[in-house]
Amino acid sequence: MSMRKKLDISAYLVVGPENTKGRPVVSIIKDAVEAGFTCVQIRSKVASARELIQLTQQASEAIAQIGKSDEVTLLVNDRLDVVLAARKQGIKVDGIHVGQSDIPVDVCREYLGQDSVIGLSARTHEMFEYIKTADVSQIDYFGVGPVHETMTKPDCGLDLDGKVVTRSFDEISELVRFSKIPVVVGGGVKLADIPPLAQTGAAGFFVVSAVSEADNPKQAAAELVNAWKQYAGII
Ligand code: 3NM
Repeated sequence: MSMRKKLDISAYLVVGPENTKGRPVVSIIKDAVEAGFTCVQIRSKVASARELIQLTQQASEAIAQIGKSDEVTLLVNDRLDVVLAARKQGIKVDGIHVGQSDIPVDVCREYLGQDSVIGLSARTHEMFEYIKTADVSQIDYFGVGPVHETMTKPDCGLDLDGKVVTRSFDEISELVRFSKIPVVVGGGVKLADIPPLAQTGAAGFFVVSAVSEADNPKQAAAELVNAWKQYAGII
């Protein structure tokens, strides 16, 4: 694990231009951070490297303007090149979130250094085994899911036989017990899922659409944060 001072993944926004109903990504990020979200991951499968660097810069500046650079963790999904290029330009970005098929975490660690945050999504078909046995020395947290099928990422939870596998709250509790590092849970998460999810022992929840596609993203974000605060720790 990294030597970074503190990582709060309790309320974790994943966001990119394909999921904001046409609104600027940075305005969704501002709303979420002002409402108390503690982690932001920029994730886009359509944006170019230049666009991703620009989004990272806008996000970083917005978080700084709100005065939360020391509390809120800013990550980029999958794109080590984008994180490195952003840092080269003086943009404060805390690290990367990758999947098991992306760039290996030890390579990310080598390039990003000990103080960076590196998150990893565990693959569906080997999630339990992997979380139990993985070398977590280079990983700060696991992402697991989905809780429900989701239009945001229709292929998430796809097992080797092509079926979508969702995780019950009992399974999530088990994964959390197996894991040596914090676990953040998402995929189809809505406000009603927060109370049972908070009681699994997970370190946090992640959402895309529950905030970035809401009519009022700031209000939706505040409701999620408040629900988590109310129920987390009651196991
Ligand atoms: N990863 P929404 S589900 C980015 O299960 C992502 O690994 C998932 O979007 C996983 O909150 C997902 O709109 C998208 O359902 C979640």
